[in-house]
Amino acid sequence: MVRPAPLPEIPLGHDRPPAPFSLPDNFQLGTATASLQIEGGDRNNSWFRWCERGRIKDGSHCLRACDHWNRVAADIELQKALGVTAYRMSLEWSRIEPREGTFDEEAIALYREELTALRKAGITPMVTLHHFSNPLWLEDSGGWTAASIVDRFGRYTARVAETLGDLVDHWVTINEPNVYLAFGYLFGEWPPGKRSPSAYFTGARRVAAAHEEAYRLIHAISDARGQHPMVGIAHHLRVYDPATPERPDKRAAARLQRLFQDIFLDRTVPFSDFIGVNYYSRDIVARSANPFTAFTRRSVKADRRVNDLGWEIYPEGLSRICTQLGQRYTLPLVITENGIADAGDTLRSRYLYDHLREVADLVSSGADIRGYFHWSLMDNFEWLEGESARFGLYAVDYETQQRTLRRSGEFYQAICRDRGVTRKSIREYLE
Ligand code: IFM
Repeated sequence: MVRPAPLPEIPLGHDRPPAPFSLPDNFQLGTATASLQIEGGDRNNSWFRWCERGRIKDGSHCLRACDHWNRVAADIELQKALGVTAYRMSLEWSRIEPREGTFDEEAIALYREELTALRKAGITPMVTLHHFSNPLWLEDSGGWTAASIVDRFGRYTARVAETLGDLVDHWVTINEPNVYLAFGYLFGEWPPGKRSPSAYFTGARRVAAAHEEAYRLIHAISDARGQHPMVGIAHHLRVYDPATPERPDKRAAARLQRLFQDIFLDRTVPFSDFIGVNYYSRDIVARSANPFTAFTRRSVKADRRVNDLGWEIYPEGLSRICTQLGQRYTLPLVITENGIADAGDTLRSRYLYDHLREVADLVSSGADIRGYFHWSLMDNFEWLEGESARFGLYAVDYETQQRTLRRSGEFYQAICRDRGVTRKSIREYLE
């Protein structure tokens, strides 16, 4: 039997000694969250029902989350303390349109207050319209595979753009459509629990059409006001590397990249003003990988550092992804998410440094990358992992809802203050 040749050694980000770097003055530094993961208190969405059915691994419930719905002002103070210039948040569709065609003015007014307060604090909001959760009426009448989603998403988008759009210059229509459709419609692990390749592909077509409709509507409504917002999608992008340099492994890796990312990029980039990059990790793909399960079963080389969820820490992947995007498309990029599940906070500072340095290097060599949003502002409800995965710059005690800045949060604070990393912060946080 011929032994496959080993992959060429790629140095770990951690092997590169930290050096100072700086970011341009207009580069946005922010954090990101999602409504379902932080707000709590809403019973009218698909994840509420999923939690009620006991589908969350640690038994926690999105009804609690971070109780952000009642703590908006205090959570903006947390961001002010960090010194960020931007914040990516999402709106809960089930609150805004609790029944089909009926809009809740009170919920819209509360989001207006939040956006106004952010702007007043000098924090530019980036608003996501759909981040994995649906109103129950939508979930029960076809969700994202029905043709009606295009008009329904359009109607919701139009109402939001009309009532909140004057406060928003950066929109994400849909967060990680590949993850949403793969887990919800292909593997059945998330609501609505379908296991159907054809639903996945139909959903991918609907997502592209719904995004295009939302893109058109946001621009039409904003243009009429003389406003020119940037509209895009936050794509979940991974590096897929073949397990060996042999052709069958390379083909398997290329197939996953096509199935889980390229089809979404190719169909939506023509109707986008920027590409949002949510980057966390890479997967190693062998020829034996079943393309329909490989996405959820992450495969990592034995000697690699991983986060609490077993995802490889691979900072170079962020540059590889951005460079590839730069070669294929001509749009500006925004790092709409990047972060680590690290309950002990032993890896986050270095993770943050290594990834941001990749971005800074690209920017200084001329790449058009407009900002970096760290996932996440605070620990939050991490879907099937519930409260157990800790992604926050602030630790959350869910019993008391107390937020405590982690050491890595202090490091991000220094980065925001210095607009980069200085020798002093390297000594203080990385040595
Ligand atoms: O928490 C999620 C987020 O909702 C979407 N992107 C990945 C994050 C970490 O898994």
